[in-house]
Amino acid sequence: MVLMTRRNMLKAGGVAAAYGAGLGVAGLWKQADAAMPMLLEARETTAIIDGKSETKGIMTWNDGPRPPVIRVQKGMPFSTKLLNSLNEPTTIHWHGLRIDNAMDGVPFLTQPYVYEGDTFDYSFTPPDAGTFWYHPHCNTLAQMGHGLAGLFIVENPDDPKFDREITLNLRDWRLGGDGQFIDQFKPRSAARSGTYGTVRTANWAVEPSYDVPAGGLVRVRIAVTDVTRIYRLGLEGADATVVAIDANPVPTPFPLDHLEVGPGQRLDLIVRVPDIEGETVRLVNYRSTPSYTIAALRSVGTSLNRDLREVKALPPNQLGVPDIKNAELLKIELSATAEGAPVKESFCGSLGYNFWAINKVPWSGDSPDPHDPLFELKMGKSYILEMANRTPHPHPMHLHGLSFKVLQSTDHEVMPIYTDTYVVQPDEVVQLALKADNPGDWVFHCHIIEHQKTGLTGFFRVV
Ligand SMILES: [Cu+2]
Repeated sequence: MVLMTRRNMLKAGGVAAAYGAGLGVAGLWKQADAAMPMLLEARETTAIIDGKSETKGIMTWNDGPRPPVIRVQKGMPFSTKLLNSLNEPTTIHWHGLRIDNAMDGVPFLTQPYVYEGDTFDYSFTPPDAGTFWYHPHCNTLAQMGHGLAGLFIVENPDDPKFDREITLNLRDWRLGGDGQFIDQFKPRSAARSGTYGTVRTANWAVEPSYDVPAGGLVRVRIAVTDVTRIYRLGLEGADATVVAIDANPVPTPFPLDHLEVGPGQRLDLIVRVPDIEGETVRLVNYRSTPSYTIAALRSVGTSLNRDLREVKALPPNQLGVPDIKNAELLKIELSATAEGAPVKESFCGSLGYNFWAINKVPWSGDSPDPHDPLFELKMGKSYILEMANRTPHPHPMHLHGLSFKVLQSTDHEVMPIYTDTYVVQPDEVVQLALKADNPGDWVFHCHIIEHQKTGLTGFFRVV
């Protein structure tokens, strides 16, 4: 097995060609040869994010300022070597992928952290198709805030083909007027809804526009990788059908109106592009006042005259179906904690405050001696997590390694979908069902990273 580094990959033109066009240049990597691991070199770089000044201290993997969009096929082995060229430890977590616990990328819980100059080999076979993403699980607020968040697409060869596919990685940046990073969080905000960025981007650009075929059906894969912002997404200028949420196809595709999508979540849309060349479709965030355009699609060419009614449900993923009748009820309470004193220094980036707790226990960051698991689950058994949000803020709660089915909520009618992230509203009590079918220690945390890093974290042990 030959490890292709970024540098010798560039030298070995023939081998680079085997990976398909666009490596580095388009920020795209395709799994052409499963026997050859991809290299992911975590490094610092500079780039213009705000459209004006060059921002220093951007973090990425490989050559571009934007991490590569990795594309693999469902059921095909994937392997990569993480090389840490940052000045601090790091890891990679594969968000939403139900893979071996040893590959989950959580320092101390599933692997040692990867020090400066060190490497770590990740290899797994994605069991599910869909839109996923990858990010560090170490000093997360700084590393994700500075750009370490990439899309990971698992293609299903049985999916219908569309006329074009666009990926959108949505995130904000905390930059000052000079384009340089400012403090990633304010304690006062961390104790509330979180600290918002100052520059709002899609694919590392402010309001980018993409040309798409007129009258065509375009698959748009959206991932919210921001550390704070919950979006309410809608389209202006075209109709769209929702085909998947958090990687999993929805059983019955439905028209997009406005949909709330929190940090960590993904949305797959089929957009019917306008017939007339030059017309634009805008992806808008309606949760902000005033609302704003995130990205645009521009119609080009002669109309393909496609019809949104052609869009059928995508083939489903084969997930563990919970046995609701015999499931055990587990209660989870999210609360604010009065314990505001700094916790002991953590190795992997505690923010030094406790503002939040799960079942009264604030997690003290990724520490070498983590707390006991929230719950120990038995392999093969089914559980209903009854999660109550006793705080005045919404929390996108994410579970590693397992998928859960949304059953019911006291707050609103729910879609009975399988997911890995659920945004629980203030005062909401939601029931989530899961089958414990993947052994290991699986982190359960808020994906508003300031909340995660100030207490809103725990883990489930499946044995
Ligand atoms: Cu939260």
